[in-house]
Amino acid sequence: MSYVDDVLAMIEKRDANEPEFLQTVREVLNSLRPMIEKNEEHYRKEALLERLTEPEKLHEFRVPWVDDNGQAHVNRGFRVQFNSAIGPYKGGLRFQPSVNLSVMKFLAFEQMFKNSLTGLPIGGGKGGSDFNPKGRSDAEIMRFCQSFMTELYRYIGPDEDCPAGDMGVGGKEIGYMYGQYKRIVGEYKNGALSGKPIPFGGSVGRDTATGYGATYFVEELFKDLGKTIKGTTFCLSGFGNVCWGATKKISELGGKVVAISGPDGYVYDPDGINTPEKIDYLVEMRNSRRDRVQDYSDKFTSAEFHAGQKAWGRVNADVYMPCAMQNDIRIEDAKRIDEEGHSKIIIEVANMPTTQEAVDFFLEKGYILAPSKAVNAGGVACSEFEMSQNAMKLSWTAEEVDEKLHRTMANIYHNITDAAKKYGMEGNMVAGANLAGADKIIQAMEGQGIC
Ligand code: 2IT
Repeated sequence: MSYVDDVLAMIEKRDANEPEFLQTVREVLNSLRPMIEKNEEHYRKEALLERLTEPEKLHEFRVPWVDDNGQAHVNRGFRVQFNSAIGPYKGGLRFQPSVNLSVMKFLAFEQMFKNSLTGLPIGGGKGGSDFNPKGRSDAEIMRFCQSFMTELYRYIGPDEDCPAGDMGVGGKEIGYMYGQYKRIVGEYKNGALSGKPIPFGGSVGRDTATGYGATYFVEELFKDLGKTIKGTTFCLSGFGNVCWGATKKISELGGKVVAISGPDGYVYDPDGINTPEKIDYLVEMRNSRRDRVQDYSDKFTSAEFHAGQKAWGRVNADVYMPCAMQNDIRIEDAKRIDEEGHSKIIIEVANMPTTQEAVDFFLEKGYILAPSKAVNAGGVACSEFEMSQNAMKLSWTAEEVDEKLHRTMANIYHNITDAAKKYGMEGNMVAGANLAGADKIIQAMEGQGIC
C-alpha cells in the first residue's frame, strides 16, 4: 500500500468516531498524492503525514455559567492547536450546539491549510463550545464569554494563539472575552484576539472581510471565465456575517443575490437582496439571536419563504454559494442542482459545505468548484492584518485594508490554479488549494526537524 493509504488506514482506525475530521483528512490526503508520491520514502521516514494530521495540542475544559433565572449550566469548551509550523495558532471560536471534538479538529485542520494559503505567517487552530446562543440575553452571553475565557486565557496570546470569531461569535462576544482576558493577564495585549470592535484595536474591514474576500475571489475567477459579477444572479445559504458581507459586495458590483437560508428553511427574493434596508436587515436578524430566516419574508413582501427546504436546485441562479456550515450540499442536493440545470458554478464559502460525494459528483460533471479554504480565507487574512496593526500599535485605513485583501484573494486564486497545473490537475481548484496550502507547511515542518 502507498504511504497515503497507510496513514489513512491508521487514522480511520484511531479516529473512527470523528466523522467530520475523517472527512477532511481523506479529502486533503487524497489530493496530496501527486506531491507525496514524488518523494514517498522520504516522507514516510519522517512520519510527515502522521505529524501533519495530529494536533500539536488539544485543550478541552468545563464552562460553567448561570442564566438570568439563576439556573446553572455547564458547556464544553475547546481549543485545538493544530499546527504552528508557519506562525502562531490562528482560527475562530464557534459557539453552536453541534460543536464537538470532531468538528473542532476538522475546522482546525482546514484552518491550517487556509492560513498557509493566505501567504501570511499564521498557523492553524480552532476553538469553541457547544453553547447555544439562540434566545440568550446579552447578560447571559457576557457571563458565558467570561467563564469561557477564564479557562482559555492560559493557552492564548499575540505570539502563541490568536482566536477570532466564527458562527455564534461576533464583535460583541470577542469584546466580552477580551475584557476578561485583560483582567486576568493584567496587560493590554489586544493582539491575543482578533475581530475586536474598532475602538479597542479592531481592524476596519474585518467584519466584511470574509464576504468581500469571497466576492473578490469570484471576480478573479470570472476574469478567466470571461464573466462579470454585474448581471449575475447568486443563490446563497445562511444569513450570518459571511452571507451578509458577500451579499453587500455582490450587490455593490451589480450582481443579484436572490436566496438566503436559515435552520427553518430558505427565502427566495426574485427582486434581489440589494437595498441597504434589506442588507442591513440581515444584521438585525443575526443580532436578534432568533436564528430564523422567515423574519426576512415577514418583513419584505417581495420574498417567499419555503419552510424546511434547501434552495439547492430549487432556485434559479447562475452561481451557488453555500455560506452556512459544513455538509450543507449533499449528494441529493448536487443531483437536484444538476437535474434542474441552473448553475455550473459552485463557490464554497462556509467551511467544508459540500460532502465528499457531492464534490466528486460536481468534479466528474465538469462543474467549476471553488473550495472554501481558498474562497473564505479573506476573513482570517484580515485577522492577521489586525494582529499586525496591534503589534505596531497603529491602524490602517479602510482603503489600505481593502487593497491588501484584494491582493491576497487574487494571489490565492492564482496560487491554487498554478499548483493544480504543476501537479497535473489543471482546473481542479480543490486539489490545487490543498497542494498549495500543504506545500508551505511541509517545507516549514521539514526545516524545523522532527517536532
Ligand atoms: O473559518 C475562519 O477562517 C474563521 N472563523 C476566521 C478565523 C480568524 O482567525 O479570523
